[in-house]
Amino acid sequence: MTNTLYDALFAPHERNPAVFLRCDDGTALRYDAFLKRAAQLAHVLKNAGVQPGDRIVVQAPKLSDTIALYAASVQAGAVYLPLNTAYTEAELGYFIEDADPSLIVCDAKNEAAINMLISGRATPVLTLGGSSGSLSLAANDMPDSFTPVDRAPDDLAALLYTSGTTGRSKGAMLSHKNLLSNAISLTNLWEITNQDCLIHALPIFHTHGLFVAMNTSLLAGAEVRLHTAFDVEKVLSDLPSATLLMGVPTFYTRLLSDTGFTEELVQNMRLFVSGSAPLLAETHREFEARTGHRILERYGMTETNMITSNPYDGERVAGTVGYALPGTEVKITDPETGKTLPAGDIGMIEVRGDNVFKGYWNMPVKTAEELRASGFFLTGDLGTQSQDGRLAIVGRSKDLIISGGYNIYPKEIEDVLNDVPGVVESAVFGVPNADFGESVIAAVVAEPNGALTEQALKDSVASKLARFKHPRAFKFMDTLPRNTMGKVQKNVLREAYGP
Ligand code: MLC
Ligand code: AMP
Repeated sequence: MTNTLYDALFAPHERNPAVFLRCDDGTALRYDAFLKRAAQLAHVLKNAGVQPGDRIVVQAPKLSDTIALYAASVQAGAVYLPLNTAYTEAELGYFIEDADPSLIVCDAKNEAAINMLISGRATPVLTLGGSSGSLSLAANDMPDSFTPVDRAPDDLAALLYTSGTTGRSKGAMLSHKNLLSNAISLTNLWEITNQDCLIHALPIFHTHGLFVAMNTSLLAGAEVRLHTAFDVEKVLSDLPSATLLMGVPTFYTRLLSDTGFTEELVQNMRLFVSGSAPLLAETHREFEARTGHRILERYGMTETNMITSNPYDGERVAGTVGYALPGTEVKITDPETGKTLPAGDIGMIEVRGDNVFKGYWNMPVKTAEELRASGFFLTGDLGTQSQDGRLAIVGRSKDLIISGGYNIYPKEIEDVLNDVPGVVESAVFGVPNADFGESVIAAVVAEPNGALTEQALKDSVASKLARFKHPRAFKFMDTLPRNTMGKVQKNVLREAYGP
């Protein structure tokens, strides 16, 4: 009996007495106890009718039981589908419809709303959250061992939705092999061991917090300080006894804006990793000047897991994302012809390797557009490689805004705005923001003599989209700037409305 991910990440800890999770409330959960809890949860999944290959939708708070649920899902052979806790019911409805899960797990406080949302479906809803969650309560009475369901390397372990340029989210199918190969590469490269203690302040519904941070810790047997959210004070208080921090650039700029963040606090720290959005070279330099540490920047995507990393031993160059991970190939191609370009030229970043996903759920056409038959995936990021293979990202060919590490696709917001009565058209774009890297602005053309108000736009967006996607300003214009081909010139808008 084999289960690729379970055997590598979880099984080795069944009798490990070391602390795995230290939670905000002061509780510490040992690895062996965590595995017992995961087994109890796996029994509940099975009793709820979850079959191997079934999807489990999880929109839940960041609790030790939520992480144990991920382990339980792997063990039960299911496909784990985590969702941003900020998503609205409208957004949730789409994911449930598209993924057709056989179980939904949500925060106890959202149970009634979700039951209403899915009325007509037979899918059971279980809850996590404090002592009252129905999933947690049911698990308490279950046996604490569970025989893992057989899963081969190419079987799916997770389905992670990522927005698309068409406005429709796409489910990236990630196999056991995709996740494990990447965890092994990163753990080796960053020299993570059971002597490490990671400050985990990222959300656990994305690749960064769930796979990069959690899978590497599990593989190494490291301790994880589980912060429910990023809070500068809490990070400052854990830094002296931790060794690792993984974060988005906003973590680092916020730490630097706090005078309490000093070199003295980070004496025990071994590594600071940044990713999910560009780290300004200026932040890199300021961080080194303040702490003596050079942040290690790496690059990845939901579809590919991590692709490149600056070296652990070796030059970490600000403004670059380092070299392809072992077993991962990166090339730069001409976006028009697909031909490989020489070192130094700018083009599309393509990637191939065990880390690359198996395609988009139920979207064979989209998959064929972005994943070549040769196995190379078109990232939509533009970059250039030096002669020795060091990669620098210089832009994006996809219309995407990254705010505080969250991806926001303008098309999705434009679709909502264009549906508001009185709107002729809209263009959503990102402008530089000191805290979030980029923030969202909407340019709107209203019908002449219409009664369109900013409030109507805000209300519509609020009812349909997660708060982090909401435009932070609306600019009313007579017409949108267009080029001779009729394409909206977002660069002109960015220049006009940027800081
Ligand atoms: C929160 N808000 C945001 C936001 N996060 N707005 C824009 N962009 C964001 N990222 C809004 C809230 O809606 C709220 O709005 C206000 O900001 C404060 O909310 P908060 O919950 O207190 O936010 P805060 O704790 O400050 O969160 C900021 C953050 C968080 C940067 C810590 O966004 C975060 O943890 N980001 C990490 C995202 C991540 O893990 N990305 C990895 C993707 S994987 P208001 O106005 O109502 O107050 C990937 C692949 C790879 O990309 O390579 O890793
Ligand atoms: P997501 O779709 O949420 O997985 O986000 C992936 C995107 O984040 C990539 O395609 C890049 O555009 C961006 N990204 C991730 N890491 C970095 C980085 N270190 N520097 C610049 N952009 C990054």
